[in-house]
Amino acid sequence: MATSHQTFCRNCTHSCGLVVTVDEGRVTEVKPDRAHPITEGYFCIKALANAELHGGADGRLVHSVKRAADGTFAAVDAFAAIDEAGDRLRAIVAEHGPRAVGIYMGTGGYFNSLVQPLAKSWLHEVGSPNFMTSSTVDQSAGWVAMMRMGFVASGKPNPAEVDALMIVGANPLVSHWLPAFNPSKRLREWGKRGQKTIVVDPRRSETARMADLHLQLRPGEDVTLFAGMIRLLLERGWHDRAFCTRYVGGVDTLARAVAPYTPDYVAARAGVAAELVEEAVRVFATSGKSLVITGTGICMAPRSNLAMHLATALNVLCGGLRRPGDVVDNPGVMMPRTFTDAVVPPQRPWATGIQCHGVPTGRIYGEIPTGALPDEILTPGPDKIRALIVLGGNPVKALGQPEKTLRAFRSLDLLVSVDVRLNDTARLADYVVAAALPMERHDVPYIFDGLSWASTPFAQYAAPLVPPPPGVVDETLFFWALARRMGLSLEYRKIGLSMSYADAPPGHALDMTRPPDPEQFARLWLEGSAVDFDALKASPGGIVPTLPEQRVAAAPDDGARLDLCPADVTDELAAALADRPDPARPYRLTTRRLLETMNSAYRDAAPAARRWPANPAFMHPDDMAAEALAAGDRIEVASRHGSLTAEVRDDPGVRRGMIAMAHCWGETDAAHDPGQRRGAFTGRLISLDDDVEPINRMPVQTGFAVSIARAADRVPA
Ligand SMILES: Nc1nc2c(c(=O)[nH]1)N[C@H]1C(S)=C(S)[C@@H](COP(=O)(O)OP(=O)(O)OC[C@H]3O[C@@H](n4cnc5c(=O)[nH]c(N)nc54)[C@H](O)[C@@H]3O)O[C@H]1N2
Ligand SMILES: Nc1nc2c(c(=O)[nH]1)N[C@H]1C(S)=C(S)[C@@H](COP(=O)(O)OP(=O)(O)OC[C@H]3O[C@@H](n4cnc5c(=O)[nH]c(N)nc54)[C@H](O)[C@@H]3O)O[C@H]1N2
Ligand code: SF4
Ligand SMILES: [Mo]
Repeated sequence: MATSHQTFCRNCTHSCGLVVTVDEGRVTEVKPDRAHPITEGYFCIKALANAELHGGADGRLVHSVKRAADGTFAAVDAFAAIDEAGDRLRAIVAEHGPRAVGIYMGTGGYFNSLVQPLAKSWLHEVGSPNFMTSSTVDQSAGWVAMMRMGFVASGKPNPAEVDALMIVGANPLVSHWLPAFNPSKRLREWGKRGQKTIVVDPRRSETARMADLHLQLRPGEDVTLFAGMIRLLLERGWHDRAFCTRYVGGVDTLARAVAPYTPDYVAARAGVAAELVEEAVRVFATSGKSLVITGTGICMAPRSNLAMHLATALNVLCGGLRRPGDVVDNPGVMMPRTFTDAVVPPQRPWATGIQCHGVPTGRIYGEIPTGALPDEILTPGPDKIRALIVLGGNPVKALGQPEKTLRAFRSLDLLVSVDVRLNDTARLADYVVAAALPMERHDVPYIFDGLSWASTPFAQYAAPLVPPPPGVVDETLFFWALARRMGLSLEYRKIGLSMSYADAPPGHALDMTRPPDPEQFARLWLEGSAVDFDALKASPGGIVPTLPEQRVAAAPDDGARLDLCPADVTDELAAALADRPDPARPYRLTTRRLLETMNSAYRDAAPAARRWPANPAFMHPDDMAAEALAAGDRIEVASRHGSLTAEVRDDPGVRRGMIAMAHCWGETDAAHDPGQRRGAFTGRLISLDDDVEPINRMPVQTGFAVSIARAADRVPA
């Protein structure tokens, strides 16, 4: 008999409420949950793609596999694979020490809230500092900005309550990355109540089309634009002086450093008219409460750490932070917090803590930057990484420079992938352990707990709705079984996003003699929460608890101030002035997301397969005319480092002089699809040696120079 169940989607931060129909142990239908207090019946097509995956389509892995010497895979019992991997890991640690081992956790790991604490406990017990995640190839420029500048512990206001919202290099209407659940509806509502939105994006994105002002800058010129905006803001005196006096230092130094970024210079270089820049700064600074939010567009461009520093500085100069007395709508339910306006001064953990051995940097938020991973593997030395566990990720696709990345991964003594698909990285692994899918496991939507944009306090518990196929393991059991085999004892600590194990409060030692019931991890996660696990379990649609009103408390002024312009930022601003366009490569490649895919996932599910047989190269129609190209023509796109072939698609929304393409498509190893008919891998165009940021090793994935030429053949319409 078919039954229906309330649960939530595990594809992205939105965690949309779903109603899932189950018949004879199978997911037969997925609908949005209209009764869900947060997402109110909103969902997107990837929820349906996920149902397909549960049905066994889209390459779902239903048993674990082991690679033979000839490179072929054979099915293997999951726990036998874990035991073999455990033995090899123990031998590697015995011979080379704990730093020979690492974990890379990708988005598939992030969206299983219960596994992260176990993964971190396992690595801690091994004794290795090598925890890496997709965050450092995502928006870790924000981390660098926070640490070079310091931060105010009050946090950012909720976008819902501000009068001027600037969205930089993010397209929430497609990506659902900030600033609200059901973004188009919310942006419309906020607009009706008078909020002004400014979008900074070289593309007239879905979000830009809803904005009051769209600064359609030349890709990769966020530094120029934000330096220019800060110069203008300070010159006009539109900044929040009272706020700056209390919280901010370095304003004059920053003013001097941005002095060369005159309106004319900015207009010429960033390609935005001086009047429009001025209007944006005026609206942003003088409408009332303001807030800058950022996405991947600014964090993947050249000089991304500097760009994020300046965008953050603009926000701070306009007082875009919570003040003492402000009500915090959602202080967190599962991980409740308190808020003060204390200034946490700059700190540079990458300079003082454990250092990478292959590149000159260290850890940030307790993580080794993923951009350093190929060097950590390839560079000889006692601290070289020799064994890697990849948890729900596809780093060879996420990083780029396939020649180097593939060489590094192939040289590992041991690679274990824990995934639901045989992705590009898994295909290089010695063991691929088939993981349970969301509807087969326990979960809580911790990822947005207490985020400023999730204004309603909320918690939900997802119970397993269908049994996993016999060959599949729950990821929590993967780490438990691996630890047991290696003779390690795990401890379950409640670890928030980007929190290092060492900083987490002590937790519970696990019984290593009997396999745990994974439900216990959900129960442990709810310890210390504002809601009780059993109550949550009894309310599968989730609970909106009534929390005591919390306001930001005023901390005593201890003299600490944010540093808006440390010496390296001054140097970077000066260096940026010397950047010159590359006459041989007149276009700039930019990254963008497609609704139907999630990074490298869902390309083979029906929604994407129907609409995107490959990832097109989007170009402005006038550029196409100038190049004598028609839609469907194939072009070769070449950077300083590599080239790819893609089909041209006209898009009047992209700026002239740019090519917009989605990432994580195509084959990592070009030999597998020489014609690139199934998509082009943009990572082929980048370098992990030359075009990486210092500190977080962020590779430049957008806004870099390319040339285009007609490719030899044309695809029939
Ligand atoms: N050029 C370019 N490069 C980029 C980006 C870009 O915009 N442009 N974006 C960057 C960003 S923001 C990111 S986050 C990275 C993405 O980097 P990754 O996270 O490394 O890559 P994904 O493709 O998201 O890999 C997710 C994997 O998780 C698996 N998965 C899904 N559900 C589950 C599950 O329940 N359990 C397990 N174990 N696995 C599961 C999927 O099958 C998939 O293989 O790429 C980065 N690279
Ligand atoms: N459908 C779908 N949803 C996703 C994902 C997915 O792959 N598909 N990935 C998930 C992940 S891992 C993440 S991190 C989030 C990311 O969420 P977002 O950051 O919102 O990602 P995008 O939708 O790619 O939006 C980035 C925007 O930056 C613009 N841009 C490109 N280059 C530049 C530049 O140089 N400067 C500026 N200012 N803008 C630029 C692009 O045109 C694009 O509109 O999305 C998540 N959600
Ligand atoms: S993938 Fe779509 S349905 Fe799932 S949480 Fe994200 S926005 Fe919601
Ligand atoms: Mo991401």
